[in-house]
Amino acid sequence: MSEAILDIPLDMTNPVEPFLRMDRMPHIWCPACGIGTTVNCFARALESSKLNLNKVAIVSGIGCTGRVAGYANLDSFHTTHGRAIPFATGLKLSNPELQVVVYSGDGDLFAIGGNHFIHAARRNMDIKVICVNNLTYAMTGGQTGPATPTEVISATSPYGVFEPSFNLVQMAEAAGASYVARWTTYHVKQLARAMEEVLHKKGFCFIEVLSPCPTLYQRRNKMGDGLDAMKFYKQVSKVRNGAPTSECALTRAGEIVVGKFVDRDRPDYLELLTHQMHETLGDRYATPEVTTCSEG
Ligand SMILES: Cc1ncc(C[n+]2csc(CCOP(=O)(O)OP(=O)(O)O)c2C)c(N)n1
Ligand code: SF4
Ligand SMILES: [Mg+2]
Repeated sequence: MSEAILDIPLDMTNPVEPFLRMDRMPHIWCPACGIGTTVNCFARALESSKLNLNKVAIVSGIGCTGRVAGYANLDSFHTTHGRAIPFATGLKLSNPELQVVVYSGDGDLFAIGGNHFIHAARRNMDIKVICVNNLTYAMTGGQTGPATPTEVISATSPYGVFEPSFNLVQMAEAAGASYVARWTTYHVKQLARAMEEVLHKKGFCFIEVLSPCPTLYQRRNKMGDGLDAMKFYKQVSKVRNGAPTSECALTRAGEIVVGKFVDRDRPDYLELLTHQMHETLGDRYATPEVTTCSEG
């Protein structure tokens, strides 16, 4: 053993620990699941953002990814299936000072929650949506979901998916999102940077993170383990910042276009609402009272 290793102090803690509820460990995720990697990136983004963490809230829906809110050392809300975005919308409107992050899975956000997603993007609601896309409904057994590519074998498509899937980044752009990016759990630096960027960006922001589910997706599709997933991402990903989102559809084994695709500014919902109310009611309009979270 080298002396350098022996020099590491025994009481050294992992730098992401302050961002996690360590009393809730061990977490429920399987070995080599990608969700933990995204959480690590998020913790690093929170740290580098220098935001007051008493003013950051995280909202999840249901699913393996939905567990993230429970582990984050923030004001956390684990809401019902598909309802993270409307919950986050209410939170933001009642306390505009909060930075509200929605952290959920592809099934939660785009099947039962799909309607909420497109309307929050249309309104340019000032919330940040991070979607961990493992291309399946993992928690319930690996069924076909709206983001599962054709030809994939799933619990409900034993002969291969034949229905077309959503291109999530294209949908986000078309619905009006201010910021749209896609990375994989192989691109940890870019992902942490994108997360930090959206924490400082106004409007509806969307980050899709392709993340392996070795237990239910990889295994059924003979795609190996977590390490094989990283090799696959490395091999097939192509960074194309600014690429038209219409060219970013995913297939079972084809190219994965990653990068920042959209970064634009337009008034958000609260700005438009406040403007109209001031125009119409003048001094009679009382802006929402800001409730400050207690310290600690
Ligand atoms: C109203 C309702 N319908 C269905 C379910 C069952 N359910 C729980 S998690 C889940 C799938 C979640 O998939 P995804 O959002 O992709 O998360 P993952 O587990 O893949 O991270 C489903 C269908 C539920 N809890 N509530
Ligand atoms: S079932 Fe899949 S997504 Fe869920 S914790 Fe296990 S590996 Fe992760
Ligand atoms: Mg999923």
